[in-house]
Amino acid sequence: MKFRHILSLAFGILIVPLSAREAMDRPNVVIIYLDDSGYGDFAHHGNPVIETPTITKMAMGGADFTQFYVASPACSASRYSLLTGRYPGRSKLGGWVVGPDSKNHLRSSETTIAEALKNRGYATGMFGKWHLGSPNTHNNMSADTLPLAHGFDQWIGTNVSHDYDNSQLLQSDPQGDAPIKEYKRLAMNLPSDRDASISLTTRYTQEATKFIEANKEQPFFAYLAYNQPHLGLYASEKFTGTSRRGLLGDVMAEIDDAIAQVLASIEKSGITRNTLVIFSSDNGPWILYHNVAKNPKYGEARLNVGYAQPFRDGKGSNWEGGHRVPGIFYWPGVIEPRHQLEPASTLDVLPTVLQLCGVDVPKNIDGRDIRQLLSATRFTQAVAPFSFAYSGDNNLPNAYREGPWKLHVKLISQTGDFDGFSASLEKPLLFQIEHDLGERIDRAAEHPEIVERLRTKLTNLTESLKTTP
Ligand SMILES: [Ca+2]
Repeated sequence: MKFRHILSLAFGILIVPLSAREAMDRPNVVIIYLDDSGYGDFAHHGNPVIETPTITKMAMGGADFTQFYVASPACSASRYSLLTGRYPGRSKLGGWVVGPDSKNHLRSSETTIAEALKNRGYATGMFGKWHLGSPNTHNNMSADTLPLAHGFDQWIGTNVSHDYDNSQLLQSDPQGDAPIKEYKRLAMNLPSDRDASISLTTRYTQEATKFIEANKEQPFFAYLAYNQPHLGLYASEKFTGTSRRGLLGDVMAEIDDAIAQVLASIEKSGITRNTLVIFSSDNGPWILYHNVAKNPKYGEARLNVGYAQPFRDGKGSNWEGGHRVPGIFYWPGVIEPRHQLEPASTLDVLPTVLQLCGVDVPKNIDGRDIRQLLSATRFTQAVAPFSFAYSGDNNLPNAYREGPWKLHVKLISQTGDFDGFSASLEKPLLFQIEHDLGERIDRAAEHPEIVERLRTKLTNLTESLKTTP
C-alpha cells in the first residue's frame, strides 16, 4: 500500500486512498454474543411472533450455520471456549460458572482472541458481560481477573450476570480506582438497581458504536456480550409492550435494534467490506424456571423463558437444547449468503478469525480453521472433520458427536427431565441427530461399532483434558 501510494504521488494519479484497506487486509472482527438466548427465539428459526429482522438479514446475507454449538451449556465455560478456542476442561475455572466471590478466573497463560489481535496491531474493545473472574479477597483483588489483563484496551460491562446480588457494572478508566485500579464502578447490586439493569443494552451499543467509529481507519476487534435475554429480563421503555411475545419479545426486539445500530455504524464508517460480524448465544434458554410463577427474583419467570425448539431441554443440559445456538458469519462482499449445514462450534472461532487476520494460531487449541465453510470460492484450505464434546458442570465431556451421531454417557438437565432415558459409560445412548433432532430414538443396540468408536474418543479426550494444560 505504501509503495502504491508513493507511486501514485510520483505519477500524480490516485490509485487507492491512503486509508482504504483491501477486504482481506487485517479485517475488523465484531463478535455479538447473547446470554441464554434460545434457538427457537429468532424469526429466522421460525418463531412466529418474535421479530428479529436485523438478525434475519445477517442470516440471509451471510453464512448461517444451522448446526452450531457452544462448548458448554453455561455462561463462564462457554465464554472461555469462545475466547480461547479450547474446551472448558482446560480452563481450570473449577466449574462452568465463575461467581463474583470465586477465587478462580481466566488465567494469564491463556491466549484470547483479543490478545492475539492486539499483538497484530488491532484496537480491542469489549462491551458486555465478562463472567470470567471478579477481583475479590479470595484472589487478592487481582487485576488478572478482568478484561484489561486479557487483551482488551477498553471495557464496559458487568463482571457477572446481572441477577447476582453483588453484580457490578464496571468501566475501564485510566484514572479509576474501584473496585481496583484502572476501573470505575458505574453501578452495583444490579437486581436492586432497575434503571442500571434496563440501561445495559443501550450503554453497550453506544460504547461499541463509538469505538467502531473512532477506529474506522485501523483494524479493530469488538466483543459485544449483551446480558439479555438472561433472567431477569429488562427492556427499555421504547421497546416495552411492543412485541406480541410479551417481555421476551420486547427484549429480543431491543437486541435486534441494537445490532442494527452496530451494523449502521459499520456502514456509516465505510468499512462494511472490511468487517466480519459473528453472531451467537452463550447457551440455550434457562428452562429451569419455565414452571416457576412469582419467583422472588425473576417475577413471572415462566412467561419470560425462551424455547430451544426443535431441540430438547435448554441451558445446563447436554441435550441439544443446551449446546445448540444460532451461528451467523456476516461479511458482505466476502462471504456469500448460504445455509451452511456442516456443523461447527465456537471452538472454531479463534483459529478461523486468527487465520483471516494473518495471525499464527496457537498450537494447544481444540477448534478448527473453518474458512472454507464461510466461502468455498474464496478459501480453499481443507477443514478438519467435525467432532465435538459436550461439557457438564465439572467442565468435562459427557456426550460426544461425530458426523451425525451423538453418544451420551451421562444425561444432565437443570430440570432433571430425562423422559425415561438413562445413560452411563457402560450403557450409553446413541442418537442420529440429523434424523432425530429431538433425541428420541436410541440406536445404540443397532450400532455397537459406532458406540465403541465414540466412547473411546470421549474417554481419550477426557484423559487429555485432565492431563494437558
Ligand atoms: Ca448464559
